Amino acid sequence: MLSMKQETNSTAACAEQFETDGFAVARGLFSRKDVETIRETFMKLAANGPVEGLSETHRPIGNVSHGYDASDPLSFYPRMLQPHTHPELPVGPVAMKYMLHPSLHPLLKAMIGQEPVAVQSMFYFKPPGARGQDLHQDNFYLRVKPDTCTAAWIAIDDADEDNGGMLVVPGTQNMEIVCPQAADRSLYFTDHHVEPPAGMKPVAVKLKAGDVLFFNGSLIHGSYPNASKTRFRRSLICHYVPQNSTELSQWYTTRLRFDGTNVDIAHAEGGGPCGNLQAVAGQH
Ligand SMILES: O=C(O)CCC(=O)C(=O)O
Repeated sequence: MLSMKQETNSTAACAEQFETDGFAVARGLFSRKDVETIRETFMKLAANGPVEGLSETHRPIGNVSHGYDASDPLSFYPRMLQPHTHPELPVGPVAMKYMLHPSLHPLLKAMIGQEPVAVQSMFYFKPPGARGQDLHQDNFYLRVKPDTCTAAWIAIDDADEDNGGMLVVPGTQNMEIVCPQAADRSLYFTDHHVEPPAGMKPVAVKLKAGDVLFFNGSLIHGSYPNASKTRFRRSLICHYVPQNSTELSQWYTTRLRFDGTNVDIAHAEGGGPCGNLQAVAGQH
Protein backbone atom coordinates (compact mmCIF):
# COMPACT_ATOMS: atom_id res chain seq x y z
CA MET A 1 0.00 0.00 0.00
CA LEU A 2 1.13 3.58 -0.56
CA SER A 3 2.82 5.63 2.16
CA MET A 4 1.43 8.82 3.72
CA LYS A 5 3.70 10.91 1.51
CA GLN A 6 1.58 9.74 -1.40
CA GLU A 7 -1.68 10.84 0.23
CA THR A 8 -1.08 14.60 -0.16
CA ASN A 9 -3.43 16.58 -2.34
CA SER A 10 -2.21 20.06 -3.31
CA THR A 11 -1.25 20.69 -6.94
CA ALA A 12 2.37 21.27 -5.95
CA ALA A 13 2.52 18.10 -3.85
CA CYS A 14 0.93 15.99 -6.59
CA ALA A 15 3.31 17.43 -9.20
CA GLU A 16 6.29 16.73 -6.92
CA GLN A 17 5.19 13.16 -6.33
CA PHE A 18 4.56 12.68 -10.06
CA GLU A 19 8.05 13.99 -10.86
CA THR A 20 9.65 11.65 -8.31
CA ASP A 21 7.55 8.52 -8.76
CA GLY A 22 5.84 8.82 -12.16
CA PHE A 23 2.45 8.64 -10.46
CA ALA A 24 0.39 10.63 -7.96
CA VAL A 25 -3.00 10.41 -6.30
CA ALA A 26 -5.33 13.41 -5.91
CA ARG A 27 -7.80 12.49 -3.20
CA GLY A 28 -11.47 13.43 -3.53
CA LEU A 29 -10.97 15.50 -6.67
CA PHE A 30 -14.51 14.68 -7.78
CA SER A 31 -17.60 14.91 -5.59
CA ARG A 32 -20.07 12.15 -4.83
CA LYS A 33 -22.50 13.84 -7.22
CA ASP A 34 -19.93 13.87 -10.05
CA VAL A 35 -19.20 10.21 -9.48
CA GLU A 36 -22.89 9.28 -9.38
CA THR A 37 -23.56 11.17 -12.60
CA ILE A 38 -20.77 9.33 -14.39
CA ARG A 39 -21.69 5.93 -12.93
CA GLU A 40 -25.42 6.22 -13.63
CA THR A 41 -25.00 7.55 -17.16
CA PHE A 42 -22.71 4.70 -18.17
CA MET A 43 -24.69 2.01 -16.32
CA LYS A 44 -27.95 3.11 -17.91
CA LEU A 45 -26.47 2.91 -21.39
CA ALA A 46 -24.94 -0.51 -20.62
CA ALA A 47 -28.20 -1.91 -19.19
CA ASN A 48 -28.79 -4.03 -22.29
CA GLY A 49 -25.19 -5.07 -22.85
CA PRO A 50 -22.54 -3.84 -25.30
CA VAL A 51 -23.31 -0.81 -27.45
CA GLU A 52 -22.40 -1.10 -31.13
CA GLY A 53 -19.58 1.24 -32.12
CA LEU A 54 -18.70 2.13 -28.52
CA SER A 55 -18.14 -1.07 -26.53
CA GLU A 56 -15.09 -3.20 -27.22
CA THR A 57 -16.49 -6.51 -28.43
CA HIS A 58 -14.82 -8.39 -31.23
CA ARG A 59 -11.88 -6.27 -32.18
CA PRO A 60 -9.06 -8.52 -33.41
CA ILE A 61 -5.48 -7.38 -32.82
CA GLY A 62 -3.19 -9.27 -35.18
CA ASN A 63 -4.50 -12.84 -35.01
CA VAL A 64 -5.93 -12.54 -31.50
CA SER A 65 -9.66 -11.99 -31.06
CA HIS A 66 -10.80 -9.79 -28.21
CA GLY A 67 -14.21 -11.45 -28.24
CA TYR A 68 -15.55 -12.53 -24.87
CA ASP A 69 -17.37 -15.82 -24.46
CA ALA A 70 -20.80 -15.78 -22.86
CA SER A 71 -19.56 -16.97 -19.44
CA ASP A 72 -17.17 -14.01 -19.19
CA PRO A 73 -18.55 -11.08 -17.12
CA LEU A 74 -16.87 -8.80 -19.66
CA SER A 75 -19.11 -10.13 -22.43
CA PHE A 76 -21.96 -8.04 -20.99
CA TYR A 77 -19.77 -5.25 -19.64
CA PRO A 78 -16.80 -4.74 -21.99
CA ARG A 79 -15.01 -1.42 -21.69
CA MET A 80 -16.33 1.51 -23.72
CA LEU A 81 -13.77 3.22 -25.94
CA GLN A 82 -13.66 6.94 -26.70
CA PRO A 83 -17.13 7.73 -25.31
CA HIS A 84 -16.39 11.47 -25.66
CA THR A 85 -16.60 11.02 -29.46
CA HIS A 86 -20.31 10.07 -29.23
CA PRO A 87 -22.31 13.28 -28.76
CA GLU A 88 -25.40 11.36 -29.90
CA LEU A 89 -25.31 9.13 -26.78
CA PRO A 90 -25.87 10.25 -23.16
CA VAL A 91 -22.32 9.16 -22.24
CA GLY A 92 -20.77 11.44 -24.89
CA PRO A 93 -21.24 14.84 -23.23
CA VAL A 94 -20.50 13.34 -19.79
CA ALA A 95 -17.20 11.83 -20.93
CA MET A 96 -16.27 15.08 -22.70
CA LYS A 97 -17.15 17.16 -19.63
CA TYR A 98 -14.97 15.11 -17.29
CA MET A 99 -12.12 14.57 -19.77
CA LEU A 100 -11.84 18.38 -19.99
CA HIS A 101 -12.89 19.10 -16.39
CA PRO A 102 -11.35 22.24 -14.88
CA SER A 103 -10.33 20.28 -11.74
CA LEU A 104 -7.94 18.16 -13.79
CA HIS A 105 -6.31 20.99 -15.72
CA PRO A 106 -3.98 22.58 -13.12
CA LEU A 107 -2.81 19.18 -11.91
CA LEU A 108 -2.07 17.90 -15.40
CA LYS A 109 -0.40 21.15 -16.41
CA ALA A 110 1.86 21.02 -13.35
CA MET A 111 2.70 17.36 -13.91
CA ILE A 112 3.27 17.56 -17.66
CA GLY A 113 4.98 20.96 -17.49
CA GLN A 114 3.06 22.15 -20.57
CA GLU A 115 -0.49 22.63 -21.71
CA PRO A 116 -2.12 19.17 -21.59
CA VAL A 117 -3.96 17.91 -24.69
CA ALA A 118 -6.69 15.28 -24.24
CA VAL A 119 -6.42 12.36 -26.68
CA GLN A 120 -8.48 9.52 -25.24
CA SER A 121 -11.31 8.52 -22.89
CA MET A 122 -12.37 5.01 -21.83
CA PHE A 123 -14.87 3.64 -19.34
CA TYR A 124 -14.18 0.35 -17.55
CA PHE A 125 -17.08 -1.43 -15.80
CA LYS A 126 -15.01 -4.29 -14.39
CA PRO A 127 -17.91 -6.23 -12.87
CA PRO A 128 -17.48 -8.91 -10.17
CA GLY A 129 -15.40 -11.80 -11.55
CA ALA A 130 -13.91 -9.77 -14.45
CA ARG A 131 -10.32 -10.33 -15.47
CA GLY A 132 -7.73 -7.61 -14.91
CA GLN A 133 -5.46 -5.74 -17.29
CA ASP A 134 -1.93 -7.15 -17.29
CA LEU A 135 1.11 -4.98 -16.54
CA HIS A 136 1.96 -2.63 -19.42
CA GLN A 137 3.28 0.82 -20.36
CA ASP A 138 0.82 3.20 -21.98
CA ASN A 139 3.27 4.89 -24.31
CA PHE A 140 3.79 1.56 -26.09
CA TYR A 141 0.30 2.22 -27.50
CA LEU A 142 0.07 6.00 -27.68
CA ARG A 143 3.60 6.36 -29.11
CA VAL A 144 3.90 9.98 -28.05
CA LYS A 145 7.16 11.77 -28.87
CA PRO A 146 9.36 13.42 -27.75
CA ASP A 147 7.93 13.01 -24.23
CA THR A 148 5.17 10.68 -23.13
CA CYS A 149 1.49 10.47 -22.26
CA THR A 150 -0.18 10.86 -18.87
CA ALA A 151 -3.28 9.06 -17.63
CA ALA A 152 -5.92 10.46 -15.29
CA TRP A 153 -7.67 7.39 -13.85
CA ILE A 154 -10.87 8.55 -12.15
CA ALA A 155 -12.22 6.09 -9.58
CA ILE A 156 -15.99 5.70 -9.94
CA ASP A 157 -16.12 3.07 -7.17
CA ASP A 158 -13.79 2.46 -4.26
CA ALA A 159 -11.01 0.33 -5.80
CA ASP A 160 -8.75 -2.04 -3.88
CA GLU A 161 -7.15 -5.51 -4.04
CA ASP A 162 -10.54 -7.19 -3.61
CA ASN A 163 -12.37 -5.66 -6.57
CA GLY A 164 -9.54 -5.35 -9.10
CA GLY A 165 -7.86 -2.12 -8.05
CA MET A 166 -4.84 -0.55 -9.69
CA LEU A 167 -1.22 -1.69 -9.48
CA VAL A 168 1.81 0.48 -10.19
CA VAL A 169 5.49 -0.46 -10.27
CA PRO A 170 7.41 2.37 -8.57
CA GLY A 171 10.81 3.04 -10.12
CA THR A 172 9.75 2.24 -13.71
CA GLN A 173 8.63 5.79 -14.58
CA ASN A 174 11.76 6.61 -16.60
CA MET A 175 12.15 3.22 -18.25
CA GLU A 176 12.42 2.77 -21.99
CA ILE A 177 9.36 1.24 -23.64
CA VAL A 178 9.81 -2.53 -23.43
CA CYS A 179 8.41 -4.90 -26.08
CA PRO A 180 5.72 -6.91 -24.29
CA GLN A 181 5.43 -10.67 -23.80
CA ALA A 182 2.16 -12.62 -23.98
CA ALA A 183 -0.25 -12.09 -21.09
CA ASP A 184 -1.98 -14.91 -19.22
CA ARG A 185 -5.45 -14.58 -20.75
CA SER A 186 -7.03 -16.61 -17.95
CA LEU A 187 -6.31 -13.68 -15.61
CA TYR A 188 -6.18 -10.70 -17.99
CA PHE A 189 -8.38 -9.49 -20.83
CA THR A 190 -5.47 -7.87 -22.69
CA ASP A 191 -2.70 -9.60 -24.67
CA HIS A 192 0.43 -7.91 -23.40
CA HIS A 193 2.58 -8.35 -20.30
CA VAL A 194 5.59 -6.25 -19.39
CA GLU A 195 7.75 -7.89 -16.74
CA PRO A 196 9.04 -5.43 -14.10
CA PRO A 197 12.84 -5.27 -13.88
CA ALA A 198 14.52 -7.46 -11.25
CA GLY A 199 13.84 -6.20 -7.74
CA MET A 200 10.84 -4.03 -8.71
CA LYS A 201 7.37 -5.11 -7.72
CA PRO A 202 3.79 -3.97 -8.33
CA VAL A 203 2.25 -2.02 -5.47
CA ALA A 204 -1.51 -1.72 -4.88
CA VAL A 205 -3.02 1.77 -5.01
CA LYS A 206 -6.13 1.95 -2.86
CA LEU A 207 -8.60 4.55 -4.14
CA LYS A 208 -11.94 5.92 -3.02
CA ALA A 209 -14.62 6.91 -5.53
CA GLY A 210 -13.76 10.45 -6.69
CA ASP A 211 -9.99 10.02 -6.25
CA VAL A 212 -7.79 10.37 -9.34
CA LEU A 213 -4.63 8.37 -9.99
CA PHE A 214 -2.25 10.05 -12.45
CA PHE A 215 0.60 8.11 -14.04
CA ASN A 216 3.03 8.62 -16.88
CA GLY A 217 3.31 6.58 -20.07
CA SER A 218 6.49 4.73 -19.07
CA LEU A 219 5.31 3.55 -15.66
CA ILE A 220 4.50 -0.18 -15.62
CA HIS A 221 0.98 -0.58 -14.27
CA GLY A 222 -2.11 -2.76 -14.55
CA SER A 223 -4.85 -4.20 -12.40
CA TYR A 224 -5.85 -7.32 -10.53
CA PRO A 225 -8.81 -9.45 -11.59
CA ASN A 226 -11.97 -8.47 -9.72
CA ALA A 227 -12.18 -11.20 -7.07
CA SER A 228 -15.24 -9.71 -5.40
CA LYS A 229 -18.61 -11.42 -5.72
CA THR A 230 -20.63 -8.21 -5.53
CA ARG A 231 -18.51 -5.10 -6.16
CA PHE A 232 -18.03 -3.44 -9.55
CA ARG A 233 -14.82 -1.48 -10.07
CA ARG A 234 -15.74 1.25 -12.50
CA SER A 235 -13.39 3.93 -13.78
CA LEU A 236 -13.28 6.73 -16.30
CA ILE A 237 -9.79 6.87 -17.77
CA CYS A 238 -8.49 9.78 -19.85
CA HIS A 239 -5.14 10.24 -21.52
CA TYR A 240 -3.27 13.47 -22.21
CA VAL A 241 -0.14 14.44 -24.11
CA PRO A 242 2.02 17.58 -23.97
CA GLN A 243 0.90 20.28 -26.38
CA ASN A 244 4.37 20.30 -27.97
CA SER A 245 4.23 16.61 -28.91
CA THR A 246 5.44 15.91 -32.42
CA GLU A 247 3.94 12.41 -32.82
CA LEU A 248 1.02 10.33 -31.61
CA SER A 249 -0.26 6.93 -32.78
CA GLN A 250 -2.70 7.01 -35.68
CA TRP A 251 -5.31 5.23 -33.51
CA TYR A 252 -5.93 8.37 -31.44
CA THR A 253 -7.83 11.00 -33.35
CA THR A 254 -8.76 13.50 -30.60
CA ARG A 255 -6.35 16.33 -29.80
CA LEU A 256 -8.20 18.77 -27.54
CA ARG A 257 -6.87 21.42 -25.19
CA PHE A 258 -8.97 22.12 -22.09
CA ASP A 259 -10.37 25.25 -23.76
CA GLY A 260 -11.80 23.04 -26.53
CA THR A 261 -9.36 24.11 -29.24
CA ASN A 262 -7.56 21.56 -31.39
CA VAL A 263 -3.83 20.93 -31.64
CA ASP A 264 -2.12 19.53 -34.71
CA ILE A 265 0.04 16.49 -33.87
CA ALA A 266 1.37 14.21 -36.63
CA HIS A 267 0.82 10.44 -36.73
CA ALA A 268 3.67 8.27 -35.48
CA GLU A 269 5.22 6.66 -38.57
CA GLY A 270 6.57 3.14 -39.05
CA GLY A 271 6.46 0.18 -36.70
CA GLY A 272 8.24 1.70 -33.71
CA PRO A 273 10.81 -0.14 -31.56
CA CYS A 274 8.60 -3.26 -31.33
CA GLY A 275 7.96 -3.42 -35.07
CA ASN A 276 4.62 -4.61 -36.37
CA LEU A 277 3.44 -5.56 -32.88
CA GLN A 278 3.42 -1.90 -31.97
CA ALA A 279 2.06 -0.58 -35.25
CA VAL A 280 -1.10 -2.71 -34.95
CA ALA A 281 -1.52 -2.33 -31.20
CA GLY A 282 -4.26 0.28 -31.31
CA GLN A 283 -5.95 1.16 -28.05
CA HIS A 284 -4.59 -0.49 -24.97
O1 LIG B 1 -8.36 0.12 -15.13
C1 LIG B 1 -7.64 -0.86 -15.30
O2 LIG B 1 -7.92 -1.96 -14.87
C2 LIG B 1 -6.36 -0.70 -16.05
C3 LIG B 1 -6.30 0.60 -16.79
C4 LIG B 1 -4.99 0.84 -17.42
O3 LIG B 1 -4.07 0.13 -17.20
C5 LIG B 1 -4.82 1.96 -18.31
O4 LIG B 1 -5.75 2.74 -18.53
O5 LIG B 1 -3.73 2.11 -18.86
